[in-house]
Amino acid sequence: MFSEMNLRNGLNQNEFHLYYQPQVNGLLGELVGFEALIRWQHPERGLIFPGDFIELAESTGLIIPLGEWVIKEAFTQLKRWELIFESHLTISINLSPRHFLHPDLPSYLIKCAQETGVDTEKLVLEITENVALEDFQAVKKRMNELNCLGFEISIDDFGTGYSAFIYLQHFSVQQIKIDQQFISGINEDPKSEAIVRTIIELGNRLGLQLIAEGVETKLQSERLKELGCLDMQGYYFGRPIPVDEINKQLSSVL
Ligand code: G
Ligand code: G
Ligand code: MN
Ligand code: NA
Repeated sequence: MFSEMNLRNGLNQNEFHLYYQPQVNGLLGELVGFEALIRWQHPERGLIFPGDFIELAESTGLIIPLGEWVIKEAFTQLKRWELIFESHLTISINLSPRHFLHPDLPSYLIKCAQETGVDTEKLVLEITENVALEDFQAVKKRMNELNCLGFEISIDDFGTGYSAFIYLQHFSVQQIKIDQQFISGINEDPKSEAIVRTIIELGNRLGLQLIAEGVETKLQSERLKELGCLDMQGYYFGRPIPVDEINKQLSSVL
């Protein structure tokens, strides 16, 4: 669908944008932060979703400059929100396994933090369980390195990939995101409910932050609260939208 050159041009022409989806604390109804989700505003083909270009970016290595653009943009946005709203919001970004293990990642992150003057604690790094397919020692070392620099690590799509538990046993992570596939059936399907309940208990016992993804209804959010998962993200609270629209909403709530 797209070629390496298309992607390279898109990067050079600044055609990528971050959309932001709110993350809220369901108990207080309070905004805690956003997940940044990349979009490609193609001049001829319109709005392109990551499903149509992330794989190509990974296979060509362009995921590194693209991921660096995401990091820089997220830090810049955190700085803007700090200046405008004096906010304590966080931004979570998605990192591909390849970028997560790239030698330049820690120094690039630190460079952006220093240039913007934003605390490293404000940027949450989401990776999937599939990172565990890579070199175990390298992953462990990288997680410790990033933690030492103040970054929090979040396991995205928790429960759907490889080696869910080995992560938690050996690696230093701070947050798990309960995958939306388990959330969607939480009120009707006893198996989904049992899985979510168990993930929450596991997270609590290990002292991890929990966040539920793909929360689409009030009923789901209420069930999650009863089960003890207070942080949530999903269409019920808001879709991923461009930063201008986020700013309009922030002006009215902050
Ligand atoms: O909302 P959405 O369709 O954007 O996200 C689809 C998938 O693309 C998700 O699995 C998400 O993790 C991934 N994704 C979104 N933004 C980024 C990004 O900036 N970098 C990487 N590597 N993946 C992303
Ligand atoms: O990074 P991750 O794989 O978690 O990507 C989240 C994906 O889920 C993105 O494509 C995002 O647009 C999508 N998403 C976010 N909230 C909801 C929701 O409430 N329902 C559904 N179906 N998808 C959602
Ligand atoms: Mn994610
Ligand atoms: Na996810």
